[in-house]
Amino acid sequence: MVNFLIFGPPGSGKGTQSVKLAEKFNLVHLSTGDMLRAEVAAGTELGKRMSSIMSKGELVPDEVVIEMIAVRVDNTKDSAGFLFDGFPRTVAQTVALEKMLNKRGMRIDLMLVLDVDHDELVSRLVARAEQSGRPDDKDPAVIENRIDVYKSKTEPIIAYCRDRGIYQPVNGMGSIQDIFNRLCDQMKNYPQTPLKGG
Ligand code: B4P
Repeated sequence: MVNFLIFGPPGSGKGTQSVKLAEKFNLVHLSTGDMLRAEVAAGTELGKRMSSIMSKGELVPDEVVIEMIAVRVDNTKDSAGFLFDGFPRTVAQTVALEKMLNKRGMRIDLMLVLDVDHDELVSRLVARAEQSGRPDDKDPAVIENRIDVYKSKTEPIIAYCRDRGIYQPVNGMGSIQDIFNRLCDQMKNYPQTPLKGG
């Protein structure tokens, strides 16, 4: 069992890369953004409450995402490993994740941090808005707010993980394939990383 975090600002490519990495390394991909958008799309009570927070580019409350992740981890605990995408996003979520994993005899093995220039983040999200229709990509002020929220609330996790010796920065500029290759180079250093089919 090996557990990775994929980390970085909005638009850094976490979701894009996670789909490819989970397939290659046979990991369960858990994206809190996807889970929350599914709640909104299904019109659940939770989705209705979270939708206005997300459309402003703010973070939903810690306890909401911690509970969502705990349920998924318990439902798939016989898997070869997890790839956490967009979670944790606060130090409190990180502490909760560590506790949740430790209780089940697991830990966070590596935090992969995608480094991407500010202008590139904005241009990727503006481009995505045209196809995705995501309300949080449509308004440039909301994009800037998401980047500010990342800096103030999410980035402090880097120092926390660096102290634990699990922080690994990765250049997130360039083609999707080049970035994927850089991430794979880091992940395959883990002897217990399961490769699909063997
Ligand atoms: P997320 O769904 O996590 O989304 P994100 O940060 O916007 O995007 P990501 O980095 O995954 O970008 P992607 O690969 O898609 O969060 C959305 C919202 O949900 C948050 O703002 C928050 O409100 C809420 N939320 C989620 N998790 C939470 C938590 N734990 N706690 C509290 N709130 C939470 O890439 C973006 C675009 O760039 C795509 O169009 C892609 O095609 C393109 N792209 C990717 N790589 C590229 C490359 N190398 N070159 C060119 N384009 C590229």
